[in-house]
Amino acid sequence: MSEKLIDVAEDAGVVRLTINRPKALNALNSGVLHELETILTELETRQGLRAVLITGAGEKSFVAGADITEMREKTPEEARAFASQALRTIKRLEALPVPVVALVNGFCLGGGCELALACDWAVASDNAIFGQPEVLLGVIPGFGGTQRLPRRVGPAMALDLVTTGRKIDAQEALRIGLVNRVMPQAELEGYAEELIKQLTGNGPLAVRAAKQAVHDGMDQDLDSALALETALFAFCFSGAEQSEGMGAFVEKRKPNF
Ligand code: CO8
Repeated sequence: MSEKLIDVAEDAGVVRLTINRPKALNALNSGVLHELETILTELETRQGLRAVLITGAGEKSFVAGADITEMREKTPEEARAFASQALRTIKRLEALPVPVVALVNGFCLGGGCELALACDWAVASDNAIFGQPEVLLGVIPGFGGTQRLPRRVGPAMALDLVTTGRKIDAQEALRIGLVNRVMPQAELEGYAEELIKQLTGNGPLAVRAAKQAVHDGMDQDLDSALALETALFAFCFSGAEQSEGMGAFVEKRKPNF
């Protein structure tokens, strides 16, 4: 049997994916991407899924990029096929109906940064290093970085990062809005637990609707996006969650979703 490259653990609807190639700083090779695809196929139809957390094995790296050794000999056609397939996979991760949280525990470079950009949340340890260093290798980001990075941090900073290839520390990543929180390495897991508790303590349909409104709305003109928000807002009134949430407020108790 081939070695597993992504460890999957689950607890109460929260799935934790750990990319497990620590000797290569968890670089994404075709084996990792293929396993991710298989896992996503299962998660997309999973009942009761509440959140997904993705991280890298070890204490040094989240993901140090796509596997350079594997990419090195590719022809343009092979590079196109590799990137297209990888893009489809990451899009499926992004499109999961529940919050996806990147736990960035170290190097977050190239394809690793692009993976974090496809997540709804990014929580970084204070030793994390971010960057899109592809130009140093004579290529550009091919895993969505030229598109998701400007959407996350604005075009000026995205152009800075993708054209210089410079690396930034966790504090700068926080300042430019690339990540949501920075925590001391030793507190990262504890914080992730708290965050997951917070996300899964809210109404699950409302959380899904909120994610959908932000994601789908971003690609639409303002009027269409606002109409989408209205439709999803109204949809929230069609189930038991809204009456429980509002009832609990009025009755001065905690809601039971
Ligand atoms: N690919 C393959 N192997 C890697 C990678 C990588 N991206 N990064 C690190 N490794 C390996 C090293 O080769 C080394 O292996 P070995 O022990 O066998 O020599 C091991 O991991 C440890 O790395 P270092 O000894 O270099 O560790 P350092 O602490 O000295 O340095 C760095 C850590 C700074 C992270 C350094 O390893 C580095 O610069 N890595 C490359 C980072 C990089 O350029 N990433 C971008 C890659 S290109 C990319 O991601 C394009 C994405 C688009 C593709 C679309 C399809 C997915």
